[in-house]
Amino acid sequence: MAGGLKASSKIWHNGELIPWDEATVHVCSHVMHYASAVFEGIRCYKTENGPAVFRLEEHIKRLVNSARIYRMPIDYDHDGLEEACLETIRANEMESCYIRPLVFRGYHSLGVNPLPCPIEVYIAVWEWGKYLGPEALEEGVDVTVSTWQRAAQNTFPGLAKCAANYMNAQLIKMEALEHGYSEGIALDTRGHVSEGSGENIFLVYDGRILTPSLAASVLPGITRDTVMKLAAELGYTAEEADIPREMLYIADEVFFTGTAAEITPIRSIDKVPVGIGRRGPITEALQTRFFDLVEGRAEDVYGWLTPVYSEVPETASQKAG
Ligand code: PPE
Repeated sequence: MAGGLKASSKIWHNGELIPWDEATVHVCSHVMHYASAVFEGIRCYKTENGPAVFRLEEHIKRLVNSARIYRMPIDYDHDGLEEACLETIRANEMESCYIRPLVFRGYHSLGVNPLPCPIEVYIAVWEWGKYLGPEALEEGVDVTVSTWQRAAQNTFPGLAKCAANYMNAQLIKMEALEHGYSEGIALDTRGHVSEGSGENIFLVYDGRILTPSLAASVLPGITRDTVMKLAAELGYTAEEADIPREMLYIADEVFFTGTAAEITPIRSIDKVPVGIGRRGPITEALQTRFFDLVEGRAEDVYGWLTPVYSEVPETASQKAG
């Protein structure tokens, strides 16, 4: 299928690398019926010094936290999971890729009680281009406010990156696509701005950079945290706030953040142009700093990049010379 998943060669499963085509599960596994899975999405970028994973530590920490919230004991510790991600990238000889660790309840018995089912850990890597289309990063995307809300507090835990949360995300995404938009922005059950189906959101209003707080049913995004730190570095204050829906229509700039979406400008919301109707200057400044860091052009002052190889691989010209 055009645009379908591009297979890599190996997938990590409970400590072993297995062929991509053999990474299958039984239809009566617990996860298939009750969405009993937590996962991560991480990017590995091509840099001059070889491939490097962006904020691996924070992603693994969130994975471990997601599993903890759902009482899923993982057989591997934090360092073991980090190393497993790196091993999977090396086994597939990827220069850059998306990394998808997945922890789920496997095959044993069915019925809501998940506790008897074994915990399976998989890590897949594949090439993933620009999430909201190749032009999105420069041109911006056209989005709509969803009629679907994010899950209320104390229903589906927002801080856990759990498969079940993405049934809600799929409703938001499908509705937006059906109506001709690239993405939907969901409100929380109080009517405040929450996030996109797979992205956090930021607004620039009167020179301030605002993002919904963790109480607004948002995933604690690692790109969100990155942008807050980079905004401070560029001399802005990025603050968490309760954001009323209508602020979306009067903001000077609005953009999405996420591992897959990176920093994607929003150029219209419900057909109302955002600011000047294209990427704004603060969004652009944040993007430039972000890509300089993740692609290794700027010094890694925050220690956010984990090299995939401990030694810098020789370039073709060094080898030849
Ligand atoms: N909110 C949601 C609901 C979400 O899924 C993501 C990531 C974010 C915010 C941003 O979080 P972070 O990646 O840590 O900055 N969405 C992942 C999955 C997307 C998908 O289609 O699958 C991602 O970007 O990897």
